[in-house]
Amino acid sequence: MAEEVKKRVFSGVQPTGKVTLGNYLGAIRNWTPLQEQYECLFCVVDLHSLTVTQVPAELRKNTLDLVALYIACGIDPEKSALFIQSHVHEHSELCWILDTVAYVGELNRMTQFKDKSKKHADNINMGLMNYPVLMASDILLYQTQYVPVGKDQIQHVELARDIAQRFNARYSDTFVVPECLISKTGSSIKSLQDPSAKMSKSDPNDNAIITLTDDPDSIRRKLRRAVTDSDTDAHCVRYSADKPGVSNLLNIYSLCTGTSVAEAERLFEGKGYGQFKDAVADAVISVLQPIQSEQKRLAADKAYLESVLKQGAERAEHIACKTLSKVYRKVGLVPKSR
Ligand code: ATP
Ligand code: LTN
Repeated sequence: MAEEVKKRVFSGVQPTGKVTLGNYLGAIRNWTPLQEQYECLFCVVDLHSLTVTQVPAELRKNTLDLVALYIACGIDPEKSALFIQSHVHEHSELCWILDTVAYVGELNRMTQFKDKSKKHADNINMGLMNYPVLMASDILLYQTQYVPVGKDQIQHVELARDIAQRFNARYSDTFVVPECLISKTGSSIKSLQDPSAKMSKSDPNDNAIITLTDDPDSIRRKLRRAVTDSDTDAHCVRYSADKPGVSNLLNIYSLCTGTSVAEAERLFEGKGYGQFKDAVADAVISVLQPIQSEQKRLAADKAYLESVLKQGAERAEHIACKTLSKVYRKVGLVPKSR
């Protein structure tokens, strides 16, 4: 019997700063179960992170720490290709071709570009604007079917779909048109200080985010300080639009314990915010502690990480190289004789 061809999954996180609980619950954690069903590629997208100013030595460290974190979170390098974006040069090469298919107007409209241009007004570089085309290249290079990401990335995946469809229409069928995989519950974890904004790695306010390297005391302190609500219904632990802070904490509690939000509401009925926040802290700490110790152990084992990355890049390259030659041929570039 012919072996069934598995559909492909691709996703990535930038090695910018410290990975947050939002990145974990919204993205990385949802990747692990996919490994059983799909052919997965998980990438540390270091080229993307150059779109904002980086300290080179920190970028190198963050990149390797993130590789260790992927594994500590359950990415199995034997099942999935785990690699660093810059190790597979086809990403940048496909990006150039797709640049000739993407329109300036559509890149100008991207929410993340507009946000980051405001945040980094002194460095609105071409890479920042081109970021979504590089992301489209990451995805299309592997003929990816599914892209598991948080809600904030839907617009970028839609652009990748548009670019794929436009290229296919212009040059004949070449790319698989990818789809987003959005987790129902963790897709948007909010800032602890401003529950109308997402929890983001690059938030300068350390109290707004829980990072995967925070120690238990910091986690507890940040959760105790988390903004709750000053409505008439104060001190009632309830999930509702007019209680965005409490709702965010309920969501985090539910994701970390496996208890449904409704069950959690019952559990904390008649209890104060203090007690509730401590329970959320306990739940977060018990999820993060085993990941943290495993991440530390792996990050210290440089030889192991190198072997994983070498194997991951080779697997990725094998697919990337096929797609890129197909694309070069379709657009009319003369192949180099071997
Ligand atoms: P930055 O602040 O540097 O832009 P980020 O925290 O937004 O970083 P990314 O590297 O851009 O993180 O995102 C990695 C993945 O995590 C993406 O799939 C993204 O959708 C997801 N993600 C990021 N923040 C959250 C959040 N608060 N809730 C759920 N998912 C999130
Ligand atoms: N832009 C993404 C990171 C990213 C990505 C990708 C995610 C770069 N390339 C390809 C999925 C697929 C973000 O999370 N900010």
